Amino acid sequence: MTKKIVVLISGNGSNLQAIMDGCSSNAIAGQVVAVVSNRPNVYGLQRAADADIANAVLDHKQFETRDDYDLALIELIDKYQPDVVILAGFMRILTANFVNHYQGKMLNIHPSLLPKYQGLNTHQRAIDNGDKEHGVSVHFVTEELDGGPVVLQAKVPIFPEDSADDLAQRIHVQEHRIYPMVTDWLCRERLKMQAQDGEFIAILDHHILAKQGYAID
Ligand code: NHR
Ligand code: GAR
Repeated sequence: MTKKIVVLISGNGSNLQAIMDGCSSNAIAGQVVAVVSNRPNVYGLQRAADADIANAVLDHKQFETRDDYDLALIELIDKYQPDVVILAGFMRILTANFVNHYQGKMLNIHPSLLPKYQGLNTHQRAIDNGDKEHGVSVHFVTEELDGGPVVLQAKVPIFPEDSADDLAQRIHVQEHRIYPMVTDWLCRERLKMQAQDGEFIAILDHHILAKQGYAID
């Protein structure tokens, strides 16, 4: 029952690496069958090649419209018949058509404690606002940018001298712990997304998750 996973990246791919490692050690009940980047020559593609995993570039600059790009991306991804699609530092906003095609199968990791700081530049925005804590959220991808139901968050402190880079590094450690774990929940069908009263909710082991995702009380 091991699931097929396609990972979308735009850069370094350290989260991709954590997920490939999780699959190799059977911590994740799945296998990464392909990696796709919208940017050429990024290190994440090398990581996939080093692990003998199919990898491809689909450069958004070669397409006139977002719809054209996303249609080509669907065609490429569906060659691998994935059960699960993982956004791991993927930096392109996806159309409703794309998102609906993979509804309930697609996760993103976003470097903030959602619903705070949707969009880009999250570390600097948290520092500029004088926040004392920051964090990272794994959520289902829906049409609403960074707005799908949260599955799991991890928090980190912000210290007075921190730069955005310091924070990004602290966050990365947490990302590499929580993203493989949530990916496994989805692969094992312990995790589901459902529509309820006109909004999407996340369900883990038949329990509805709170707005901040899974929490141990
Ligand atoms: N698409 C949908 N429909 N819903 C989400 O929740 C998505 C998504 C696509 C990507 C990741 C997200 C993040 O975690 C993500 C979630 C890129 C941008 C962005 O503004 C915003 C959020 C995210 C990813 N991208 C610019 C664009 O015009 C390009 C920026 C660049 O290339 O550097 O697409 O933060
Ligand atoms: C991660 O920190 C992820 O949360 C963030 O990009 C980094 C990718 O690192 N994602 C976004 O900002 C999405 N807009 P990685 O390439 O080493 O996995």
